[in-house]
Amino acid sequence: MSSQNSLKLKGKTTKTDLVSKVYEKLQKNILKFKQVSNKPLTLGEKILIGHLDQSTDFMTFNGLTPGNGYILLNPDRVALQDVTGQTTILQFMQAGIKQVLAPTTVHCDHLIQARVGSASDTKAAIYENNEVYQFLESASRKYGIGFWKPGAGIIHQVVLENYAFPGGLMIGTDSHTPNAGGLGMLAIGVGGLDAAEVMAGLPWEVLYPKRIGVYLTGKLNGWTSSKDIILFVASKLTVSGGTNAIIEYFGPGARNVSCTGKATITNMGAEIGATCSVFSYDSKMESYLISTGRKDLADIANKNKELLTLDPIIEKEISQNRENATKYFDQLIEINLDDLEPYIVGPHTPDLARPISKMAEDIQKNNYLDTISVSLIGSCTNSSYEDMSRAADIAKQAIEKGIKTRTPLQVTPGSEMIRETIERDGQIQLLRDIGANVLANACGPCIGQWSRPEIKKGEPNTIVTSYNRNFPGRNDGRRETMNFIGSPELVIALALGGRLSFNPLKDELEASDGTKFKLNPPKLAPEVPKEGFKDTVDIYVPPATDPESVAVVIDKNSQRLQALEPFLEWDGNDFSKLPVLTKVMGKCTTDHISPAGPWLMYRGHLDRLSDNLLLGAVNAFRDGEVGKGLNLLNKNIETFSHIAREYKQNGLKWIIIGDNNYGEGSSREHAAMTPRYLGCAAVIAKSFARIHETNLKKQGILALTFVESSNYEKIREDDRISIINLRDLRPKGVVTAVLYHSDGTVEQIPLIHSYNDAQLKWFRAGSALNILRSR
Ligand code: MIC
Ligand code: SF4
Repeated sequence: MSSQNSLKLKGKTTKTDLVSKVYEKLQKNILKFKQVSNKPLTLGEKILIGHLDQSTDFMTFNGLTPGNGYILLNPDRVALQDVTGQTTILQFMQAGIKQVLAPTTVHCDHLIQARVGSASDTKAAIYENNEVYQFLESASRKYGIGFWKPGAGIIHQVVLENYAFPGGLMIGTDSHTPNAGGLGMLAIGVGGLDAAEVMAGLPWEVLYPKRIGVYLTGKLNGWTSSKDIILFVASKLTVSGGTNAIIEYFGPGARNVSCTGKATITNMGAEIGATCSVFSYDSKMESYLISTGRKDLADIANKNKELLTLDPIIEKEISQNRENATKYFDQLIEINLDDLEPYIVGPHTPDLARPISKMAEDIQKNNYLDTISVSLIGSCTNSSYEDMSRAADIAKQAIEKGIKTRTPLQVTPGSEMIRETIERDGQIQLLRDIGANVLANACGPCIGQWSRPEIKKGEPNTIVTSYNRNFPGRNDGRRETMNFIGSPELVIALALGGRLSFNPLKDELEASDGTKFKLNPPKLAPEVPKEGFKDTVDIYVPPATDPESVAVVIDKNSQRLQALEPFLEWDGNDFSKLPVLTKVMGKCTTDHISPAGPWLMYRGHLDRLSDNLLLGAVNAFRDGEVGKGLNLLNKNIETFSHIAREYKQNGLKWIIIGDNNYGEGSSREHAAMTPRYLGCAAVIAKSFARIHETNLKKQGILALTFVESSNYEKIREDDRISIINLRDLRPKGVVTAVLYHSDGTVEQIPLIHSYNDAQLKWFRAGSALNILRSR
């Protein structure tokens, strides 16, 4: 049986009739919209308009300005992974609904720890996380959710291979959900409760996004790859530059990038805070659909091309005159791929970029450690057939010269399908021959699930990866590890050179016979395998045919899972003289607020997980001390979770003060749930990352922003803060905070918020879940 047929037979894919229906609605809505406003549309606009909830009035929609006003949408799919999925399902269960009302899948990828290698690590994970996997599997079978077992692959890769389709709208409880934008889908990362609501049949709400256009001309060549496009864009937009925007890639250059290369780019839109990123449907997507066994979807996409691409007039006008971009986009970036250099970003933030030619200089200037301790390729971002083939091409050159890597090399395939295929076609063997170790098809070292006993505590070291994120502590839980990111082929070259300053474009390596040689740029690689992808077995469990008989069990004494207790509703009073738990200084990602790694174990157990509260946060009051602050009750310096628990026991609510882009990075709603659970009343920040701001609102924490960023400076460690006139909270209103300083002086500062009417109800009810429960 050809792999294409057998994939289809198993039914683990998006059904053709679902896709046809989506296209009908797109067609209908776009027509309606064009009757109101006959302007050309970007693809992002088309997909949004095509998924508007029926309650939408098209006249008012036309009046919306990007970045201002909320819209309600009906997503076609929901994707969950095993750590955010736990609370999502626990919350969904509170809605009292028998079966999910939107197609949903769960993917077991985050809980597998990288220790030795694929087989034994997956086996150990199944043993150690048995209780959680059983919970997810039984709940999936009961509620009509497709369950992908541990070892099947990483959520975004599996979704791309099986479920994503051009023109669709998907939400996923993971910030890299936009990976599916590589296949022309609007795919957006959300918190678990957003997902639970859609699974329960409610529409999904989002701030009508701004539009950033990236106009691509030319063709990738030599060492440059799709990774370098996004690293370059990240350097231009920075980690918050995409906030509340859809980034749309178009132009002749876009049509030259493979489908999986596009996915790498849209995946990493998360690193610049974008709501999502998307490419128009083209022949690269068509061939990917066909080679992953979905020719039927390619056929209907071909028939509906005008719905799945931006209106050609937009590209035409912009190609003639860049000024025309202002008619369609809030911002335009232009990249000529002919001239793009390979990039490296890092350490500690994905927007710290420089072309490879400047790396050596930067190492000197900043005293980075030049010696690389470990090199890693793969992950949800970069483990396509094309990526692995280009990486293998560099490996082959090394083998021919009789050399191996100078650093350990770890490979994480994105899915079992890709692993089996590159095993069959030889890429993995070439990588093994230069020294690679193959890890499980899972997140592993990308999310701190990486055991590195060889590194001493506190020992600074440099790693290079082809992953997407590099916040301090991210990969191995050690803040001293400096993580640099580049394309897989570049990481292989660096592994051969052993030094971060090695520039394969000009530096030489030494062959086993002592002669010097330069690596050739990787050969153009096939985007999909000639023989099709290998079929996989025994990695998927369909929903039960007799769901009533399936029981979902949570052991009362479990250390891993805990049923959720409702948060108390707002008592109607102002927040009066609350202590400040901490004022965070600088970057504070969700990895700082609720770290992953060893803590992933407790994602289903709110009480235990809360012990990690703000463990990575830098305390502005204490000379940058990390994870600790002053307990105002006993004047001791203690961990934030300890202090928060004590305040809670004493009936005291408290406040967090945040810096810029507070809560950037992941979608984990735990970064809002743990503070809420321990008594946080409000977070006041200079600005927020989109998903985290929504998560705070949903969990009933007041998310407020300084009108004047400089007022951040006014907050002192032993202040008590009141937030007043809460009964008068209105959409777009101003809120006043009163600062009571310990020297007896009092100051008032204005704050703003972005709540709409429905969101204010979440605050008053104590959480959005309380509203879902009462429906
Ligand atoms: C990540 O890449 O940070 C994660 C782990 O995939 C998170 C989700 C999580 O915290 O569970 C994400 O990106 O949303
Ligand atoms: Fe997993 Fe890393 Fe991808 Fe997140 S970014 S889904 S942790 S591989």
